[in-house]
Amino acid sequence: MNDSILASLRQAIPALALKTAPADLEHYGRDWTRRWTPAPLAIALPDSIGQVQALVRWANAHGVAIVPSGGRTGLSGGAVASRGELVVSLERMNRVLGFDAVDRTLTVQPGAVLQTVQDAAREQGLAYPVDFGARGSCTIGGNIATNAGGIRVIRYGNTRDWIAGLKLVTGSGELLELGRSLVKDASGYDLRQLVIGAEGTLGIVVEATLRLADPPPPAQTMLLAVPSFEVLMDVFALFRGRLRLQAFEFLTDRGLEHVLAHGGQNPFDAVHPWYVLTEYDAAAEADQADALAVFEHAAEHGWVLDGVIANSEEQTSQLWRLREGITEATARYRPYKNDVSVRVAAMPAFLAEAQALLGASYPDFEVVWFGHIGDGNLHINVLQPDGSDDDEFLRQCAHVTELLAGLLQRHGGSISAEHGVGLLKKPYLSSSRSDADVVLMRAIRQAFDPRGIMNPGKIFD
Ligand code: 2HG
Ligand code: ZN
Repeated sequence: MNDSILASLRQAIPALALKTAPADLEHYGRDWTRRWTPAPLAIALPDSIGQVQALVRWANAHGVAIVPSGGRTGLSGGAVASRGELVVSLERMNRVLGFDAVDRTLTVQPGAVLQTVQDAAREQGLAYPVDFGARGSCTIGGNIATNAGGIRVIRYGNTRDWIAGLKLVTGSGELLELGRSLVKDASGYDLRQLVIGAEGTLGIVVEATLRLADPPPPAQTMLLAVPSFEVLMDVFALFRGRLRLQAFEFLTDRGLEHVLAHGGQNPFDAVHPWYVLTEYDAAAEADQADALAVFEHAAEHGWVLDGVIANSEEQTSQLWRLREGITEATARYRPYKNDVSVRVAAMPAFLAEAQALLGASYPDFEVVWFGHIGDGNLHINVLQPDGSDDDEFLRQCAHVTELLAGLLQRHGGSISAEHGVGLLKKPYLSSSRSDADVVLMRAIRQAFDPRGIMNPGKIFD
């Protein structure tokens, strides 16, 4: 059966590269979740928009489901292919196509790696400011699919703020040119924004034009030790009020311990329960003096116990490693991931209740908290104890996530801040979106993808 389908695909698009070796099916069929067993039909690696269109048309004709695939660094199962789908990897379409100095835009193929894009922008004396730990392997196409956020959202917003235009091959194989880099365009619905965050359910992004920013001003990086989570938001309010922040992240002793066990370096002698990692503009000596004054103010209030300011590029990366290294350092425990958000103003109340809920619900599991506290986004990772049963662990996590979803609903938050819904958070979508929302989302999906072949089973059934 599979053989005859693949023979038909080969016949329809003879030049299309295909991979079917078991190791490839495994590699391309999963993402960083490592929870679903990969079982794709095959991997298609188109090298042009024409090939993408041809293969989407072929998939329509044969009722074959497609999973668009970027760097597969996703954490919600959005790029998992476990049900005989055809994975469409955009890795061959990975070039930077052009720079427009007047519009200050960079046009790239979807398989371009985020870091390559950032470097290309820097070469032009500008910046692509969306940034996060997976920069070395995630791709722009995947970033668009999840409206990726990251560590500079507090200053620069999410991916959707930087997409000037994109080309999309819809689920029925039509090529749409959306946004067209116009700064002003009041000619009806902005379909580009629908595609951003759609997790590949509306079509395949085959080209993107990115807006670029002025390069960020020189910054200073400070790590603070904080005595309790209750004062985290006070520290944030103080720092935000007095400094121009580029990032404001937090982590706990648990995350730190894992990173230290993986080669990170602790700048403090003691272990503290909470940490803030912040970066702020510090072009002039006066800015640095301001930052010191702010730190002293916080210390006088008992809001910080200790602090260190990076004094070299190397120390800056060492401090960032303490925060960005958590995902990798805990990966071997295949954590159950929560990626939630509330309004920043709702954060103190939510944080207190979430702490109490998780403390009571997971007495036996190690829970690692960290995230982008400056923009209201928390990552709550539940580590699976060594030797424990997969199903039992997931059953318990599902139960607690149900409770967490209820809590988020009460606080007006979201069950997915920046990782997407994918397969992992699909059961909890109704905690963040109304029934009427979901009805409209289904109708939009139907309009873009009448046969339902684009990443079916992700976000909703
Ligand atoms: C981060 O902020 C990423 O480091 C990954 O969004 C979060 O591993 C996670 O849960
Ligand atoms: Zn994050």
